[in-house]
Amino acid sequence: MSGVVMDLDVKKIRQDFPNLHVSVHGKPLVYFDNAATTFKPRVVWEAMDGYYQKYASNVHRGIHELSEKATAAYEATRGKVQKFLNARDSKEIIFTRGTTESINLVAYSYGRHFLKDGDEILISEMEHHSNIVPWQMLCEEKGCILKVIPFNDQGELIYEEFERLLTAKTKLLSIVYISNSLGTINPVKKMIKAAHARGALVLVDAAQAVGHRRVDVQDLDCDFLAFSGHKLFGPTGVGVLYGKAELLNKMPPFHGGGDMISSVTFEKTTYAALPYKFEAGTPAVAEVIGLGAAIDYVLSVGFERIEACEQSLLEYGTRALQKVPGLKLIGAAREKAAVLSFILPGVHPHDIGTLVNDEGIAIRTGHHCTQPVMKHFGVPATSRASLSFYNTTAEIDRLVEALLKVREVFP
Ligand code: 7TS
Repeated sequence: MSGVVMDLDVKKIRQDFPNLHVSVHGKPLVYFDNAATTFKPRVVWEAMDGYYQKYASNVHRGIHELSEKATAAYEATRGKVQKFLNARDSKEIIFTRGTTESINLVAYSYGRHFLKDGDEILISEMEHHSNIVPWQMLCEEKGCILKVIPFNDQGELIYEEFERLLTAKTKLLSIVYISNSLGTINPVKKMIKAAHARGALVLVDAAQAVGHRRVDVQDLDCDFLAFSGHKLFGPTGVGVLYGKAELLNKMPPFHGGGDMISSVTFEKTTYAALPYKFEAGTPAVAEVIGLGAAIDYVLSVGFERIEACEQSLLEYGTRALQKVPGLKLIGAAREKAAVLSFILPGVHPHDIGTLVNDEGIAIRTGHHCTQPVMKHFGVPATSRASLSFYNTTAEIDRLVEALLKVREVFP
């Protein structure tokens, strides 16, 4: 255990995450799959447990005591998310099932209503499939054109290409803040400014950002921003779409049903005001409450310390992995989060994943839902160690040892 890193007592922090203390194949687990999902601190499921045991109830219905309590806890999380993102108003926070649903909401509601034949949607070559496929579906239906900003071999967006592709025809830029397969941190603030100057709206996919750095929607001035609770130390099944109120107000609902209406007759239905217009049906009440606890937890650790810790793990890991003969890191952006994607020439990533799993180490192997990134580098898959502030340099050493063993099996 590396102990205190930049004022962060990792040993103490690790006590908050019981899942870090399980054994795999008789060895202490090393969890390096944080980009897929993070572990949850105890306070998260205690909050969910509290709801299920003491005030399980539906929200926004009835005036009985438990429903009022559940509604208050549910809405308290909305307020926490508003502060967390520094949104102007809590009605700009829509609860969804996750990043994927948030992006689809914008594609369906904004895209189908406001975009037309010939309009251009700009994304990048490093998007997760959830920020590619919804736009392709929209383009097919509406005749819009999808344009793609390429990246260089270091995994950095080619800014001049972005400027060239951004034209008066661009109506929407949908861009990932931090790449899940390369770790690249994109200069989204600068890109948003440039897009706005051309009259385009901007959606930021912050799935990999919110758990690692402070995200301020007013400072970024993004029009929409999406993230998932489960990558922010919260539960699965809940996520957020932030949208500027003036945009959300003019967008039609995504799903129809209970809770999103003002009045219903067979002749005409009128819709509820924000944010409820976009929250049809019974929401994931327990998960939303758990997300609130996760946000409190992350803020108590503090992003300054989280960033400092993760950057030192990234530097250590980048150097340590070079000890493995032949290992090639994929993604060497100057602005990079603690994601170490790599290949070992001659060894299939799935073999790497299996062998390091035997050593109790969880890494992800595959295309990471970014097939265009794999295509760029001419590989079918990579192995990926994605780190969080509760990881340690000692765990990185264990990965290096395991990879040296892999090299012995596949010389
Ligand atoms: N965008 C990015 C940048 C992501 O990394 C992911 C999930 C998503 C969107 C989709 O999030 P979801 O919660 O709606 O599924 N990324 C990963 C990953 O890297 N490994 O598993 C899931």
